[in-house]
Amino acid sequence: MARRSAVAWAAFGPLLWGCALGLQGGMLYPQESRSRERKELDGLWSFRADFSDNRRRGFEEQWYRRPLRESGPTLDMPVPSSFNDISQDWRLRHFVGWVWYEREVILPERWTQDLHTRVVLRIGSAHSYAIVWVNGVDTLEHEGGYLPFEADISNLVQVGPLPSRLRITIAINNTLTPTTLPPGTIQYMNDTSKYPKGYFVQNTYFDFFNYAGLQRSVLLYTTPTTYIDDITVTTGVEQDSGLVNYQISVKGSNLFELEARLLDAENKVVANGTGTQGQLKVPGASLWWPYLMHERPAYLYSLEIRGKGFDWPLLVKDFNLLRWLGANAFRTSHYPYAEEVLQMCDRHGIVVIDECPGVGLALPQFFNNVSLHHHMRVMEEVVRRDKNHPAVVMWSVANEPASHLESAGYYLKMVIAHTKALDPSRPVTFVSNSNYAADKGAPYVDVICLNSYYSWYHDYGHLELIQLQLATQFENWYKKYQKPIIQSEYGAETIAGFHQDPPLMFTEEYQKSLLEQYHLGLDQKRRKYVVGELIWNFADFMTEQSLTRVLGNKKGIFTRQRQPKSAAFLLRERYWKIANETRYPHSVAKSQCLENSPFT
Ligand code: BDP
Repeated sequence: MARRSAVAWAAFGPLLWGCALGLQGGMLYPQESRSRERKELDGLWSFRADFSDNRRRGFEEQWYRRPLRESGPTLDMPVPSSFNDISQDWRLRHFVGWVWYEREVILPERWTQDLHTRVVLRIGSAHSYAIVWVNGVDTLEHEGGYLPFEADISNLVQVGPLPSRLRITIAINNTLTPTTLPPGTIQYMNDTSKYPKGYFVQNTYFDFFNYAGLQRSVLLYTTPTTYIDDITVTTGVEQDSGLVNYQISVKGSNLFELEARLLDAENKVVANGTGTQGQLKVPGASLWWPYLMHERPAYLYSLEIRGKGFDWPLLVKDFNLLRWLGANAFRTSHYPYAEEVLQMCDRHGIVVIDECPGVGLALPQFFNNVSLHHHMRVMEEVVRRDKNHPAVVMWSVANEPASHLESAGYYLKMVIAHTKALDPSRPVTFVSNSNYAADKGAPYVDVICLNSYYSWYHDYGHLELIQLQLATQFENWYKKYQKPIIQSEYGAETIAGFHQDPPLMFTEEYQKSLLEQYHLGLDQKRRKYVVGELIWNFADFMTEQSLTRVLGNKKGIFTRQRQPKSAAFLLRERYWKIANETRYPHSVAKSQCLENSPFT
């Protein structure tokens, strides 16, 4: 919607439907204001992995009861970060089970003495199951990484004279089972001639390393005891006016007066209203529109970026690279990214396909009722957190599920219907790599997203086949469903610095040539029903070890250190060309081209 209203959201925090279905309460992004303070707990925490055979020593000895250092040695662990890559101990890198984090905090006196203040502990994400104790009291549990959860801890901190020291203990279990999202299996190796007793491995069915821990910020914030718990915004346009419909949920008291003010980028009030719901009208609104995209056609061209963990330098670097490329979109493959990433997208006009952690749904046993229920709950949490970001244009409920299975068809139908009920305003999709004739989930999506790796995972080296196979793919799907299609993945493994001409697999020349062939095929359909192309991948990334991965997945057009491979320059030229064409479809007059385009 309007850029102006996007700014007003900053004043409200992220906004949210009443979520009548399922979840109670909101999950507003904590913002400082006249009545709210926030205290970040980023920095060094005490840490211990529970290496005991059953991984349960921490519970048996009640490590949460006393400072962690009193029950054994601890490590320094930065938060936010994944614990896997921090130490030199290979056992920690591959650890599966419970790890323990602890941090002591001193609270300001006004937080502990003023009974009109609510103190909330918020955890940005903990992968994958977390239990939280405050001063040894069991306070909060949450299932699922990648999404925030919080608890009102006022009654634990406002207990008599100055209990200003707070001990927060968080136990996190990264084990993936058939009912977690993503799912996984634990396999015990019982052949004692090959494996020690009790030996097990964690199997996963996705292509990224299962990094875990407190990967996003943990913070404390305050609100008054009568407070805004939730805000829901839907937007519209009437001639040149922007319409902002709001619904506000207040908790703590029925006695309040509420005034809503919509601020523009300069913090000027552009509209106001009273009461818990209403419509704000902004005459002459400048509408939120993706950076580098013309209204018709709205074409997404981009790649996948990173967002499991969170750190500002990498985030800003990645956005600089997106801008350098002229990209206008990405999918949050394969889990919801940190909230700060979406805020950057709102500000920079980058369109987001917001994907939940429904990845690796590869086995029939993963399509069961418990998983379905949890998957729906995860979608509630995703929609609750992200629905008011203008950048989010679509929900993706899964990546490459085994959608040829009957059970997957029912499962996807239910998750998609639930997501649509949670947010009727946005299209819903899942990303398929099934055959068009076999896919049982496609009937329920609004947009068809397809991953294909022609001349990579088959027909090795035969780049000349790509255009034919791509055309067949598009025509088959379009004939069957008559729905818009996005090529949501395509690409080739490429080791930076490997060169060969004529191109051979794994070289920079091969990646470039493969992309060129895809682009010729995409251009055939681009002005018809293909509405987006998202190359796999933005940057190289870490995976589990396997024979097909050399220190991770190397399909990035940037290395993991964010340096360009040759294909980055090819994409840059293409994206800016499309940007200029789609912004100025009827004219190529130089003066009208994007001012900052390097290719005008
Ligand atoms: C697709 C997956 C993605 C992988 C990619 C690949 O969606 O997560 O990394 O293939 O193989 O199937 O590179």
